[in-house]
Amino acid sequence: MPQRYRIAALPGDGIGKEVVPEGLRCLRAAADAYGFVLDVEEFGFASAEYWLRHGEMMPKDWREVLGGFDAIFFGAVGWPEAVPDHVSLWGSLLQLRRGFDQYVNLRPVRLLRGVRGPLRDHGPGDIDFYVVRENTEGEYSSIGGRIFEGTERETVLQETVMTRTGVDRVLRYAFELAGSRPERHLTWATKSNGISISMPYWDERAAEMALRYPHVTADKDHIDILAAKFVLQPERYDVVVASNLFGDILSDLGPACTGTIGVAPSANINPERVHPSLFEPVHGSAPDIAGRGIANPVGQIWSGAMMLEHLGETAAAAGVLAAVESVLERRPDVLTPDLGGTATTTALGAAIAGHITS
Ligand code: GGG
Repeated sequence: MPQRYRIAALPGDGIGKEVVPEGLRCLRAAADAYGFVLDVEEFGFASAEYWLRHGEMMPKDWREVLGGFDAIFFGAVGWPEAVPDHVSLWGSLLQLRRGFDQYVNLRPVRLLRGVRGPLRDHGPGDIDFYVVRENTEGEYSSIGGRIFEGTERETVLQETVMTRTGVDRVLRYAFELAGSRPERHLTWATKSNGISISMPYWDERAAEMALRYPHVTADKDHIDILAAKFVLQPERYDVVVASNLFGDILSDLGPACTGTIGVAPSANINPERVHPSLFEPVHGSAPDIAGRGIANPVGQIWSGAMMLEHLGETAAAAGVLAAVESVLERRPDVLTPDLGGTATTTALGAAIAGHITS
């Protein structure tokens, strides 16, 4: 009997609705080629449309609805014309990450074959690192408030939360990952010179964790110079671990240095596998290009490959990524505008699906 996996697909908003079908097309091609079955169920919640109908982003029983799936395949969220961005994000993606304790957000940054980076003469293989983003606490906290609203004394406060458990577990994951890679190098992002309570704590925990991984060389960079070095010397990085906000910024900047954020994937992982993990492109819903059929589906397709890897379908995951690189390299006729072409989302997705073989 072939192995079966239950997948919940949540396209969400904007270009999420355009790239998820291409991701699913490639996942189905991989299932056919590698001999497993995907039972995909699609849901319309975590979207502005759902919010407009129900006054909330997700049904109250979303944990029960999604909890039994093997993985969640997510598109993008955000439609500011209809729902303020903080309402849509906090009502959907951030609930999912926290509710399913997906405390690692793993975001590969790689210069793919066939993509021209905007920087210098970097070739494929020159840029190949991971951003490990803390995903359930940090600067993304809803603790705070406004007082004296509408007066001269208007005051707004929002706290950063760092717990020892929360910090240590993401650092441990990042050190383990670095230890499994040939370079065995880890950089932690900080800003402990300016943010004088939480970031020195982050540094202390990272330095202590480093003692447990003597085979990993570890250093730290302040986030400002780290951003500059991403642009100037991206080849020097191997594993970069960062707090929630810094990780979010770095994992847009990293892929931008490899040509386009449209190719960037991510995995929101519950490493203990008590809950389903969630796979989504790094990019958002891109209202500026939504509906035009020109969004790059590679970030979604590569996220699908990460999902297959997580499910244990390692060969299929590699097959999907090989098809992506092969098409990017050999089929300029199906490249989307962000990659210098004029083709559509569907044309690129179909070409990649057609190249997936075992
Ligand atoms: N596919 C990712 C997505 O929809 N991102 C929207 C967004 O604003 N995300 C912020 C975050 O990842 O924290």
